[in-house]
Amino acid sequence: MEKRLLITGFDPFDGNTANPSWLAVEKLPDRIGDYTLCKLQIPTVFGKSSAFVLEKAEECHPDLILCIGLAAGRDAVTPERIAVNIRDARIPDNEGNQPKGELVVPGGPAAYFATAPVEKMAKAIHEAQIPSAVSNTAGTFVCNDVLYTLLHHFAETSIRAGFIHVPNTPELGNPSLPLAATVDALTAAILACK
Ligand code: PCA
Repeated sequence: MEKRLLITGFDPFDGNTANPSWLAVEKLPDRIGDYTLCKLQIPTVFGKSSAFVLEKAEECHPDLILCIGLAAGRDAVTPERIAVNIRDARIPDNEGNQPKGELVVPGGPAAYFATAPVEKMAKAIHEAQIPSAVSNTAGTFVCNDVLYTLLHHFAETSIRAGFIHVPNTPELGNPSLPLAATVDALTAAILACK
């Protein structure tokens, strides 16, 4: 069956010149398995990033939303299992916001489980010979913020949402994974979202 996927990557942040999450998303073909892809680069800014995703979702009516982000320091491609209702930033975002211990959604539940099939995605990536593991924390910066907001927004709908953190590329830092491997990992993860 024909399906639509909205997939996002972030702009560079924390003084970096590029963000592998967007570099990888950009390289994906427009169709993968049953999915037609709708791609979007989002800013590393609290609130604005998720607003951009929600706005794009109105336009492309996705069945599935996958947001991709950089997790510098990780050496595997990691689908995120959970998002928490906390903004607690170690560094400022791209507009200088640095919330400490604030809620993402005041009155919202403490956490949501991702509705994308995290175990299946991690297994598929691993089977494609790329290091992968399910992660139990997306942190408390902008990536977690986007995932929490999407899961809250689409909680009572059939639209599934997930987040995948990717390592750096060798050019940008270590540990790292070549960009082509990250692209293959995302492709395997999408194919696993039946
Ligand atoms: N990674 C950051 C925000 C943007 C990105 O690519 C994070 O893990 O929150």
